[in-house]
Amino acid sequence: MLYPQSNQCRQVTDLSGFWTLKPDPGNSGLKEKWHLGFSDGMTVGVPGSWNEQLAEAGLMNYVGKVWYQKQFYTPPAAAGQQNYIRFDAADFNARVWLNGEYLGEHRGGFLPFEFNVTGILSDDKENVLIVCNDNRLDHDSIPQGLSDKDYHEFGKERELTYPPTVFDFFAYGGLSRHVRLFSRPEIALEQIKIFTHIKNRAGQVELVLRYTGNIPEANVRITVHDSDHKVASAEVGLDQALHLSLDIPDCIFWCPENPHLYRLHMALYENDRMIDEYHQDFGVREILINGDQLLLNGNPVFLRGFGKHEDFAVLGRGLSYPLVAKDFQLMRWIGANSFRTSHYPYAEEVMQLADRLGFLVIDEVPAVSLNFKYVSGKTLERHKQMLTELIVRDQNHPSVIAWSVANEPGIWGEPEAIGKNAHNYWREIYDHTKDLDHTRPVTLPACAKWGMEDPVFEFSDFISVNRYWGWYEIPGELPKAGELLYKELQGLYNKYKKPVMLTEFGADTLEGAHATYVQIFTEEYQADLLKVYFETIAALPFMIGEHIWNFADFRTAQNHRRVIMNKKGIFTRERDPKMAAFMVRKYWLNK
Ligand code: BDP
Repeated sequence: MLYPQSNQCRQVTDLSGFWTLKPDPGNSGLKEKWHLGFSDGMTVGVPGSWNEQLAEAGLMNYVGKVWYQKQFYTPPAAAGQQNYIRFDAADFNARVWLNGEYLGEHRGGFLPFEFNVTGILSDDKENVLIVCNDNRLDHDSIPQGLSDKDYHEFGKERELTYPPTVFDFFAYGGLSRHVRLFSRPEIALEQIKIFTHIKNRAGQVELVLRYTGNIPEANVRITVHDSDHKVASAEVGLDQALHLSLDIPDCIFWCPENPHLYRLHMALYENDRMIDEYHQDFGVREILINGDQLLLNGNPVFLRGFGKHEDFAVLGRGLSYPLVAKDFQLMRWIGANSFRTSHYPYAEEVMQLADRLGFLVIDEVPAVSLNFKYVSGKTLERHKQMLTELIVRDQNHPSVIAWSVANEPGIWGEPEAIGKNAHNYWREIYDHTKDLDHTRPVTLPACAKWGMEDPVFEFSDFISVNRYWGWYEIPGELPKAGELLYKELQGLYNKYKKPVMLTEFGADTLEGAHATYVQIFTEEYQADLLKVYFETIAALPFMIGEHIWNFADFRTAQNHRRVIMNKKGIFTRERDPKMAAFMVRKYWLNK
């Protein structure tokens, strides 16, 4: 699935704006034919999560179905064009109708899906688009959920959070990203896969293109541009799946210090008439694990940055361009070179900016806090499906340097998390990821609940651990926290002989709280804890990265461990720096 693009052969119309929303707690929408359109409802902004926007209408903590409606006119598409509607994300499930016709369903949030609406979309009448959106999760979904039917099985877990979730972020619902109409020709480019290699210091681009349909006399003209000049080209006959490789002489390799992008332009011709075109920016770079090191273009790289969240006041998880730009500014200001899309795929626009600004991204699928007591064949299928959708979406971003296939499975301490089944589960997930992309390392941030024996370490190309010594365990005892961390990291390395990264560490911190003595929740304590972790990591040569938890404070489900937000941000939710931010900046900029 390609990111929508306007050019001579393709047109995009954005449906962002005010939509109408109607909650359906009684599940009566279908019976009452809301899919044909409705005249009552509330105004809601798209993109955006519904929760904070409609809090006063009782939707802040609502978990269930809502119906979205958008009415719009559209100009006629050019002759022979196919029309599509694309949702960049619907959290977490959606069923869609256009002008009364059912288009289909998508399960799982955070990832795009599209429907062909040719013949359904009208260019002379107002169109009525209806989405039945549902933010409920259950045992078989990714992430897992705690729905009513699970109540007895999850028992206490379900009683500890409101709305009930198994993870520590807010389960926002809604159309959090763009909804767009686009048109493309009938014979069209459908998928582009770009792998880049470095051979004898030259750039090599391996291209796999897939088309819809086939015309024997058609051909594809491929050119690679570096700003305004052509650096490589090819003209080949059309096959439905096209493999070819191009060399880029005097290649400039993509890296954080110089995130150089080339532009690949593909044009499909029938005789001398262009019938489709598309361009894709890409960077030439190679990422490799070699011994204890993570190598980017053959040079060791150390990852400094954050675990983040897509979270902001009123927007919820909704995409905001100014917020995305601001976050990258702050990451640059503080000296970060990387981040993890904890705990789900971020908006495609975030990934595009990471490419342009030279950030290294660990790209995560939303398999957070998997409880193996409830993992089934269905879970595995969903998990694989989401990995496929993520990799197809993000594989061409030079910024993506690793796939994170889950976060903290087995956090519930269930013995099933380390049994034979869990072992097989991770083998399948690992192999599936490698089948889809053999060029990037695979990792899996673990919470070390099972110490060194956690099966996930075997199926990680580099080991990722989330540790909270000095916070959840032995709060206040920072010297001891440093010693335990050192021992643990060294132990992991001794056993697995793989490079290690600390993907989470931090402390909840109330901005404005201070003390001259050791006191958790103060700004001093956060800065001191991060410093102890930095120093410990610096003393261990096999460490390849440190990601602070978290970049900014974020909303989470209500429970007694949180005062409204998870406060581990070194920036507040409004993006103001806490004291630790200045310490971190000084430390990272001097590296
Ligand atoms: C880790 C989780 C993360 C939480 C964090 C915390 O990976 O989602 O937000 O702990 O407790 O276990 O702050």
